[in-house]
Amino acid sequence: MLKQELEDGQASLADPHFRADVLSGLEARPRAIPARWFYDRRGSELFEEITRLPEYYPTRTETELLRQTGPELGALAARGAAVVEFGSGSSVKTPLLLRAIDPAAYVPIDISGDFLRQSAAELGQAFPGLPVYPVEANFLRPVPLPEQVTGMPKLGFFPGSTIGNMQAWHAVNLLRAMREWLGDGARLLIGMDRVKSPDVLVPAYDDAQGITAAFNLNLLERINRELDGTIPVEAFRHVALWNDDAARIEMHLEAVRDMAFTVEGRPFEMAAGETIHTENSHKYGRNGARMLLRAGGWTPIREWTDDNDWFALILCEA
Ligand code: AVI
Repeated sequence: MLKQELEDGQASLADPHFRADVLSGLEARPRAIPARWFYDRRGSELFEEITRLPEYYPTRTETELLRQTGPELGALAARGAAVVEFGSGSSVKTPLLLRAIDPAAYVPIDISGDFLRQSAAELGQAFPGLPVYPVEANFLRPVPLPEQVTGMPKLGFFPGSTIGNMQAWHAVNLLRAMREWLGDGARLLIGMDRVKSPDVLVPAYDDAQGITAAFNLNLLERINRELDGTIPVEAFRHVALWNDDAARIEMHLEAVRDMAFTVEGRPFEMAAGETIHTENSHKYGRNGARMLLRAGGWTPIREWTDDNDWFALILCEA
């Protein structure tokens, strides 16, 4: 069964992990569903829109940082390196990095085969001489790298502050796993979003056009579509708040009235004001970022930030 057919609603075979996470998340107190389920086809489109919003500074800022640091990065990267990107690659950021360091090979790793093949094909066209070896895998589990890059020095690339969507213990485990896959002598270029005023952070996750709200609410639409749900989506509102103790933006879906619904026939009730926690986006100060990276087995050797110190690109060595 093609994943796309499922996303188009032409088939009803739900991902068992999605089903398990939704049912246990709705039963839990507080209710919570992992953020990775945002990204069906519609969710991925909405995320692309988010990255272009005036309030959502991370993508813009990181892209500009990559543009500015390109020449210096080129000088710091090992000759003949293989770039291993965790995620299928962005059509703007990845070419900036590849142009800067002129690698011997490019290995994008992503769980979504469709996105992976599409971006690998686009990059292949833009960089005709560059061998591209896509790996369809969940990089949260051990990933065997293609044998063609064995022996090449590795530069891991983990942009977008995706690390911020993980709890610290999980982030450390992932960094350690990356260190193991990439091997001794490897380097890692990672994007991390900084702690800053909630006056900047909250609008970035609650924009005036309501795109982030639609992104959050699409999770409920997805549950209705794929898990035969009867959730009254219009009776929920998007909430984004800054949790200062945990140094993170949290996204929730709040019930605006009492309600009852079913998911795969299982009954649920929510009272007005109750919430489902859908995402954490952790932000790191300079020292916190360094501590996290060191705990994950990486030594920061160079750091670039924008003039506002809103976002950091950090180069580390194993
Ligand atoms: C993918 N991730 C880094 C985004 C973030 O900023 O945490 C996801 C996002 N959620 C709402 N807006 C963007």
